[in-house]
Amino acid sequence: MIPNLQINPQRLWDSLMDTARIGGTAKGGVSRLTLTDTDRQVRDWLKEECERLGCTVMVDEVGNMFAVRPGRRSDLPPIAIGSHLDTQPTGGKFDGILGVLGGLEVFKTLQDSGYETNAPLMLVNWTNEEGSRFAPAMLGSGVYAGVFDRAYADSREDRQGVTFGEAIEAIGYRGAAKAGSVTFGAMFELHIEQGPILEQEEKVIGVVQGVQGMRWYEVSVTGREAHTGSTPMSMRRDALVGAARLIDRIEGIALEHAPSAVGSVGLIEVQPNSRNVVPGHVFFTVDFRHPDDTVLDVMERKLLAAIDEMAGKGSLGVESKKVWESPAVRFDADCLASVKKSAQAAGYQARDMISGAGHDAAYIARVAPTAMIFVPCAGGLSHNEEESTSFEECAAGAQVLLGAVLDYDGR
Ligand code: HGY
Ligand code: MN
Ligand code: MN
Ligand code: MN
Repeated sequence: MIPNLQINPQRLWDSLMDTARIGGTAKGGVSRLTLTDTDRQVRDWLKEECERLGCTVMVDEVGNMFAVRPGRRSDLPPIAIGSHLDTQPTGGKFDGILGVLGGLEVFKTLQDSGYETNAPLMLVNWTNEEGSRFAPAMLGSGVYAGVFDRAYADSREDRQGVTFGEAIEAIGYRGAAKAGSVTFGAMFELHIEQGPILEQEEKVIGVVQGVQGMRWYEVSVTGREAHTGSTPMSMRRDALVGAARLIDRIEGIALEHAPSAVGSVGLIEVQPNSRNVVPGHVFFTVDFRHPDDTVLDVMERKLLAAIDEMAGKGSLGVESKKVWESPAVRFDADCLASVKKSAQAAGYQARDMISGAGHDAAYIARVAPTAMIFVPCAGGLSHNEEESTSFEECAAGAQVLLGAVLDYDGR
């Protein structure tokens, strides 16, 4: 039986609105790129909040933050609640932070009621989940799970040439704990769905069974800079036209494997980017995703074939490299059972689903039993300053998170 404790919806909502001001944008979104000063500010805020609750806060060598709330039995591994505080450059108020503040609300609710769990609880902020400033995504949880090592993380550069290692030192979050040394027994992550399914089906809770496969590539197209006025079309080696043809093909590959496949080019840089110079060089990124890794293999082969075909024509140089591959992952049956039971006990309509977006839980599932809880977001819109979800849906998510943790604790 799940203990009948109720989270405080207003306190949760107020914490979301208060923290949305850290990196808040004029359009009502949030820009809190990883390891920038706004990331530092929200990290400092979280650390103070957790210490005020009597938690011990540890930071590991890639900036992952762990706040521990003692339980009755210190010999039991903690139950973790984790997500991320960093955002996209034009992010929303809820992506990532809802999972961290939902966990904080669970801690506050337990504190208010004086309820002591069997196992300790641990609130986690994973570094660089977004992968926007430093690719790949989920870097902090990836180092924790042993997918990457610290040296790899430290070497990652943003588009201005600043390394992850320099950035983490600059904001003072190079922690003392070795990555992976702060252990826990299970992790629950609350997150907005970032897609349209729950809203369309008028369901409040998503019981997330796993995360789809994801692959990122970088492509460079090299032509020759020339005068746009005096260079005949027949003499041009226009890198941007070549890139445009590849980008069109990338969309085509995704459509050939729709509706489950998605393919995007989100970042493109043109050199010299001058209106009267034929572009000599273009750099762009590719993001392919699908629930089935064998389909991603086919999509990858088609991408490389298109690149080889363009390079074979001889007028443009084309190079590509795969920079990230995160295989499809399935979550833990016991954790999922606790989420389901909690949703039922709280009286919410739930549905099983797979996550289209990547999450730290995808990597943590490699080292501990893990499950996720989704709540709807308006129009399924995310990675957009208009991202929104309701007071009631945030409350529902945190309530189900509380119940899942207590159910898992009481197993
Ligand atoms: O890319 C993703 O799915 C996540 O938002 N980092
Ligand atoms: Mn997220
Ligand atoms: Mn995101
Ligand atoms: Mn001139």
